[in-house]
Amino acid sequence: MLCGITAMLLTPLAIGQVAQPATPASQVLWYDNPAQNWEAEALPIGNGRLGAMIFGAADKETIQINEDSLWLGNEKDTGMYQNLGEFEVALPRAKPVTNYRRELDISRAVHTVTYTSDGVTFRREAFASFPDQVMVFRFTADKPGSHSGTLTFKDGHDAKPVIAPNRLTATGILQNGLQYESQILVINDGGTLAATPAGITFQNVTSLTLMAGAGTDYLNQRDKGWRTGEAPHRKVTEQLDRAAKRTYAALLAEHLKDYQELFNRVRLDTGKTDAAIAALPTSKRLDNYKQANVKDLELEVLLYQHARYLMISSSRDRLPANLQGLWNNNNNPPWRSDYHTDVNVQMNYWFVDQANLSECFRPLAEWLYSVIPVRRDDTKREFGTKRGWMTRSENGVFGGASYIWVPGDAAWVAQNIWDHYAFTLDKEYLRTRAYPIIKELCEFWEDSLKEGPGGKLISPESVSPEHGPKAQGNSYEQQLVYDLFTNYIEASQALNVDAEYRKKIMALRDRLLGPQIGKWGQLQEWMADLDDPKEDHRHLSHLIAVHPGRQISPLTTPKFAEAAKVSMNARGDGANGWSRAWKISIWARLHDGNRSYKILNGMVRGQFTQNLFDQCPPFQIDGNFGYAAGVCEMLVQSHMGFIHLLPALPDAWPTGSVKGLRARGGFEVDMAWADCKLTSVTVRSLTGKACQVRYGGKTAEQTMKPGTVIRLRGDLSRY
Ligand code: FUC
Repeated sequence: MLCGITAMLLTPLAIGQVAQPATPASQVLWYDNPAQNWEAEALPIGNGRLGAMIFGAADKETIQINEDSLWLGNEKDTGMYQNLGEFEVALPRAKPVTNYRRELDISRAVHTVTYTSDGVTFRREAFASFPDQVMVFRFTADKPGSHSGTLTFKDGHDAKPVIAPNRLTATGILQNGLQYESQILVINDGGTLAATPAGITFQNVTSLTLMAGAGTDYLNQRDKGWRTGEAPHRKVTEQLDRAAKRTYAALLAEHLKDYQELFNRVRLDTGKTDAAIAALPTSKRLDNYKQANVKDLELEVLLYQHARYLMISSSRDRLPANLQGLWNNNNNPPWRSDYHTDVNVQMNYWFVDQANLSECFRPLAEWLYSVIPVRRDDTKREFGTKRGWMTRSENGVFGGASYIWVPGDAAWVAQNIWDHYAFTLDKEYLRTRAYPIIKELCEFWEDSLKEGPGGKLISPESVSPEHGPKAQGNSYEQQLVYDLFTNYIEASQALNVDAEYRKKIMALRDRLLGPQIGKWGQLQEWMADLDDPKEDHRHLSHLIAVHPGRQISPLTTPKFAEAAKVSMNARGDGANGWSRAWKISIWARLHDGNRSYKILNGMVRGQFTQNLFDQCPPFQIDGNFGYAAGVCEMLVQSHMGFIHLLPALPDAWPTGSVKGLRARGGFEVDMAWADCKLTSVTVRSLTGKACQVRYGGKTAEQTMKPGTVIRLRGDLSRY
């Protein structure tokens, strides 16, 4: 046995020592076999910066790992997100395995594998700790000395690991000079550890704890050359050594406290699943739902909460969730596993504030803020612009970008940036991040808009994302600029600054070419009436005014809302991952809950692999997050200046309750409904803004102080 840190960790945890209540079927993914396939079957854990995909075979645990800043590229080259590596714990055994179970409990963010072999019950637990910045993998058994085998590590860029008896270290440098390091610390209770040229062998160990840490020298600051200036070795070593001084139970407890503080804020119940179905492995539940269209309301809720799990696990205080969150095993991943700004990264963040995860939003704002200086220079070089900046469809972490230049993209991300303020009313954030970003883009549009027919202001020639001809005055830009200007006006009012410029922007907004209704009653995608009623293209760029924008609503602009329905009917209820998810939200904004549900149902039937990753295909996390946005929009909307309860409740969810959804203006909403009717609602004010609640055509108004709680009945009368 080793001493030092090993000796400090010698309090073995008996199996099942951490008492846990049974997790409901809407909060657990489980399987009766190991994963074979990364994309469709392995299960993710993550702490917002570090991530792992776990396979769980009894005789060979395979764990692929990521660090979210391991990126190729630079200011000229978008680059792509890279695989950090993979480790294997070989546990050869002669006897067959029974009672196998692999599960991801999203109420605890703990992955577990249990099985029996030769009369011994084995248990593995894994979690990624945000407070400790390490991932922990623990192997235990109910008979002492039951673990013998080998740990090996394969670095994603073929760095040769340095192997000590209790630590494996792989250090490398990517082509762009980015330094990285991963370390796996091995702690044994009982038995022995030994270093071999291939890895670390362990013999007769009672419990084995692996701690994985990693880092790079990436820094999100252009003026520091995008580097911390220090090799990651010291920090990674410190993080692991600090964690190794704590007991496993203490690390787990700290992780649970941190994770559950976020996760437990929202509870959703749309009805019970039949107990026999709820007891099935997740893969079988999905098959059931798909093939026989068996009702499984708790599976729908599981997918919603799973999106919250994925967000907490991939977006905390570092980079935002990319196209695959932060899970990627490929050095040439689909679409670079990057930040696409023609819908994808925006969709990732639509639900975050609504689903009470505001802390997970900041990485998006910080990433954008960091790349703007590069985008500004690039845009100037390309178009000779004096003010402002553009992204391109594909964006990396050093400001480099590629693929199509679409002027509206930046205004679209700026909408997320504004919305985070609208939910939180965080003035410091508004002053230091949102306002400068939004104002600079207003200046860009002030310089770019042109006079079109009838003196209306129109955007310069561009494409409606990935669809149709190049044209001026595309609805995509017209709607996004309207939105940008509206947000600017409110932002400058909130900060009480730039009154003159605000007036100017108000005047420009009034002159913008607005939405137009075309010859078949549709909302036009282009300034000219070009829409083809047979076109079912995945992009829905001319519907942004409905969602996520606020220019068109059945309550304020019913004619345009009708035209939006015509366009949505033409596009159909199918489509690929993110597009289908978006349709749930658009129909919810059009107050057609049954239509939203029909699409949601189709999505659950057709789009998720058994690990509940949404397949575009390939796997893209925007579909997972967009699904959650859709569910939020069906339950509570707040984009029109009031809290609209159950604006799109489907018949499929006649009775239910939700706790902890957020509404713009700093409100938290709990409510219950029965027989498709609201029965009670509680609104808590976090900021003291006056609140207006709407349900079924009725409204109730109330002045609030920070902390005020109001309780209303279903008819909006006070309790
Ligand atoms: C956009 C979409 C594609 C894909 C890619 C990542 O370009 O049009 O469908 O989702 O992003």
